[in-house]
Amino acid sequence: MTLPAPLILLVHGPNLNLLGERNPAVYGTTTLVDIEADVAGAANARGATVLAFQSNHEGALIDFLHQHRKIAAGVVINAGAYTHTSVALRDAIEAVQLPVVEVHLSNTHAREAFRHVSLIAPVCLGQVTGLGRAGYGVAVQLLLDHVATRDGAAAR
Ligand code: CA2
Repeated sequence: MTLPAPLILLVHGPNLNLLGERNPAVYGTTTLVDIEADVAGAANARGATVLAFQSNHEGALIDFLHQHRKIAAGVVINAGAYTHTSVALRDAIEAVQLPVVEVHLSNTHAREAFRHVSLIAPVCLGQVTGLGRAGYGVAVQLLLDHVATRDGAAAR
């Protein structure tokens, strides 16, 4: 029997639609299109597929997670500023019961104090911060390693 390809949700929070247009000193010149191509390439190479979504609205991000919770194997998320503020997004991540890897382009720990706290980190598998565009590839590998290990253990 052939198993379906695992689906990774790639979620981008507020203002990340502007990546590459402004603030290159902090976020580089990479665009969301570049990141989505990187993530799709890394996932496809391991037999997984990707569904990407960006929103500037907290509820839309939560709805997207809810709507895809039963068909996804895991999530890579850069929640943008909601990382530091959103109890609702934290609760949604916990509720969907999917492995989630948190990504930040910049090193949030080297920036303003309010960026040092992630409300979502305690309900995520892990956090990749400060590696720029490359961090997304790392996150995909971590997520797929986790899924393979978990599914392998469940099958034994
Ligand atoms: O470093 C990251 O990836 C962040 O998640 C980016 C968020 C910030 O609030 C987090 O603390 C760290 C902000 C994304 C804003 O993106 C922009 C893109 C272009 C121009 C201005 C902002």
